Amino acid sequence: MTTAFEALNAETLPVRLGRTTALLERIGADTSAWKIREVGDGNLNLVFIVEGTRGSVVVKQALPYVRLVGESWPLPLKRSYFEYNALVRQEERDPGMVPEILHFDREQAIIVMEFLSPHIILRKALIEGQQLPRIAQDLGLFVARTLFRGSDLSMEARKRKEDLALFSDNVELCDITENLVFSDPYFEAKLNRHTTPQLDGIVEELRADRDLKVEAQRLKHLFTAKAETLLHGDLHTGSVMVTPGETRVIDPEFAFYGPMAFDVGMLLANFWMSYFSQAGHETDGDRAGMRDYLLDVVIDIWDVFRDEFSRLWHTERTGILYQRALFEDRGDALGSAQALDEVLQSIWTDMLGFAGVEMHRRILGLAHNADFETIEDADLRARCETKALKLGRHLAVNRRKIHSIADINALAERLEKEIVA
Ligand code: SR1
Ligand code: MG
Repeated sequence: MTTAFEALNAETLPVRLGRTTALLERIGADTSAWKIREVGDGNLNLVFIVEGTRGSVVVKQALPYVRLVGESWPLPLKRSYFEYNALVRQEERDPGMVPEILHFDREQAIIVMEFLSPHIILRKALIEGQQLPRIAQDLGLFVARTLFRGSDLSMEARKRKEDLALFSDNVELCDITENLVFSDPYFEAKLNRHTTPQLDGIVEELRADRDLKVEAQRLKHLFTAKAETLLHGDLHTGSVMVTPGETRVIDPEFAFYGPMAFDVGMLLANFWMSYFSQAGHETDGDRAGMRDYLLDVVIDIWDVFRDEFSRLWHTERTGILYQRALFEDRGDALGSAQALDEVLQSIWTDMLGFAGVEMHRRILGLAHNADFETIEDADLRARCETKALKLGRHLAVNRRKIHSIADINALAERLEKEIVA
């Protein structure tokens, strides 16, 4: 029997989930003692923290529309099913890096999961100026392991094709990315906004920039057509929870089969944006050390990603691509190394492009980020955003000519020094 979807609230939650064994076992069966807070501050869903006598859990429920915009923008509940399936696969591919799932209700689009405490959202920590020692290592490994192990480099062909089919139905969430990331920033789309009038000039320039628009569409083409691996699909610093000793990745509802470079590019873009936003958060002291830290994180994430991807290439290449039978098994280790170099080079080039457009869409599109949004002084905010827009343009348009993160970081430092007034 199907039950009609009904959004949870703090009053109905104990009645509706009060017989869910996994939940009762985790937090205690006395539902009258449960303390419930709705804490969702994302763009799409309801999120409750439910605290019982023995512990706490998070209850996440999809809404049939985009929370940020309202009921005028319907969005299917099935995204919860994709999120659940992605979490299961990510746990297999990089154990301990996603929250433990306690219960899933497909009809009601509810996922009950471990309450991560004292973790906070990475974006918030970076805005506060916190230097987390583990994130580069943990996130570099996470992207390498999930991207490699979800692909034809590793998976059994039938299993991978089944997963490709399963996630191919996440059409509406892909549609959000296809519009919001690759197209809307580059014309006067209805829901766009930017810091005005300060950014009007550069926004006009970018929208008239033919090379940039063509490159954004090439990247969109990659996003729609290069079904290489199971992506997280929305891997920004708001999708990571941290303590100094632990890193967890959350919210993979945008998961689908796409280009390997997408998750890496989106992730690095968010660190570069954090870098440029630091000048807007210097009320409690200079952030020069934080800026150096953020540039180091970008270098380290890429290095860890490349090294772990290479290790998996040599030790877990059991899929249908670049079979060992063609290379190592007949003594051609050099051939395997050449192929790996080419695969990594292609990820590198595309990753830079995805990073560039991600930086643009967070400043010109609908979904902005708190790094810039919490800078109250609009002139100061616009200066920070201008630097990110310029770096984003360079990454997107010149991605084939860029050879190292060090070169990009050097440009970021130049922009940081030059755009002061
Ligand atoms: C309408 S949804 C806007 C954004 O929120 C999500 O976190 C994704 O980043 C999406 O692009
Ligand atoms: Mg999200």
